[in-house]
Amino acid sequence: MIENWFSERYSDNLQLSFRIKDQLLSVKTDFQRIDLFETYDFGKLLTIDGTVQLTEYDEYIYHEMITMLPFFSFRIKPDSALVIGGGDGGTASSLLKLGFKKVTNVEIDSQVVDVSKEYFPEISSAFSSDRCTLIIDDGIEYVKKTKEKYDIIIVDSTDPEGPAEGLFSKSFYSSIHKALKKGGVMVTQSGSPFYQPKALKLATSGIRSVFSEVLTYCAFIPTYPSGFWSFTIGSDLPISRKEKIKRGKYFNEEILRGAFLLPEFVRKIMS
Ligand code: AG3
Repeated sequence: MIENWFSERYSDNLQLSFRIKDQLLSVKTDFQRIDLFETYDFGKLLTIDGTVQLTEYDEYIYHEMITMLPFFSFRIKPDSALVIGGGDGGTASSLLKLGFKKVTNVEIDSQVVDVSKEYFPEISSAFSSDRCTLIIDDGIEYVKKTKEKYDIIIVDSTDPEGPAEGLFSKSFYSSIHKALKKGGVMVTQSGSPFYQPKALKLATSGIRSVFSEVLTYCAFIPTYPSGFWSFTIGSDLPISRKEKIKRGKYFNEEILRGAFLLPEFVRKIMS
């Protein structure tokens, strides 16, 4: 019997492979290549330029950790949020669940949105809410020119190669700073500390040049390189946890306290 596999290459000598039942889609857009697979163990799998973006069975970890953790770590109000990237809608949907009144999602590639709406109706549900505004535009340009001020800005990008490179730059973080309300918070995914130290370095040094508080935290995401993933927060105020916390499927009070505990090798990358 023929077996079909999708592999994400981490290096010439290492890859993670999913046995697949079927390939549902493969499109080349103006920005990137999008592929969609039906896997055996993780449900549907969405990849961009050969890198895993989300699977049905573990997406909740990433989406809870990029939204709930910063939200409950600071006293920001659930008023207005901006998501840069995140065209699958998972981040926006999670913000709506937290009660945000207004979520603006700026995604550069409309085809990521279309694919998610068709194949991940639950994850992309934000896009059919009147509390969410979807804008197809370059996120860098958008934050540069927006006159709006946000309580939280979330950068839900691909790796810092190709279209997302500019989303790890100092000038982008400084535009974000200007688009935040006083005491507002930004967060970005900052890669696998083990396999992508460059992503973490870029994020932490760039954010440090603009914000007085830079906080990296980690989560276990089985389908991303090494399974050990990082996120980095920028703010001008120190952490001040909310008293009442909601639980997710991954996120809870223990995770809120423990996620900021970093192994020594991670601290070294950041310093
Ligand atoms: N965006 C971050 C995915 C980065 C994964 N990198 C990799 N597999 N090499 C996730 C999009 C979910 N909204």
